[in-house]
Amino acid sequence: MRIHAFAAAIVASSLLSTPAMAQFQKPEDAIKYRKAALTVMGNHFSRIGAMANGRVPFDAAVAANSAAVVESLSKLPWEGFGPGTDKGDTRAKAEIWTEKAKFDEAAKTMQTEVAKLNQAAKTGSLDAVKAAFGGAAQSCKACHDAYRSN
Ligand code: ASC
Repeated sequence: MRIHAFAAAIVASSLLSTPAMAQFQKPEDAIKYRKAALTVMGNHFSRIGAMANGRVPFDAAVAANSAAVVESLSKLPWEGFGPGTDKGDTRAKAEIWTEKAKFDEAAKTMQTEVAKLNQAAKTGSLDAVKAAFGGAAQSCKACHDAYRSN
């Protein structure tokens, strides 16, 4: 009985409180992970942008697929910004770690905006996609302007 309770406590605590860095063997791996997620997200976001801006014909299924990819990926980069990942092959600015609460808030705003974009894309309406695209693009840009060096 005591063993069971102990085992359950270990499982529960590992599920609830595994530090993000434990997912990466070394800081470079975390940097690669976050960049990969942001790169794929940016690619799919751009596909939607090309349609929203009339550079390519609107295809509702393509837009919906990309918006779903973007929403899923928007949840991923953040655990790659753990302690010790400020140095290396990265354009991340020190402010990410010195203004962590503001950075987290900006990340949350982006996730909210791309979730709206995904809902819009699901309707199949170009007008809905156009209406949601601007706010999402602004949320990408705000974070890049503040937290990414050129
Ligand atoms: C993109 C992309 C971004 C955003 C940003 C919006 O297509 O890759 O990071 O749009 O440029 O301003």
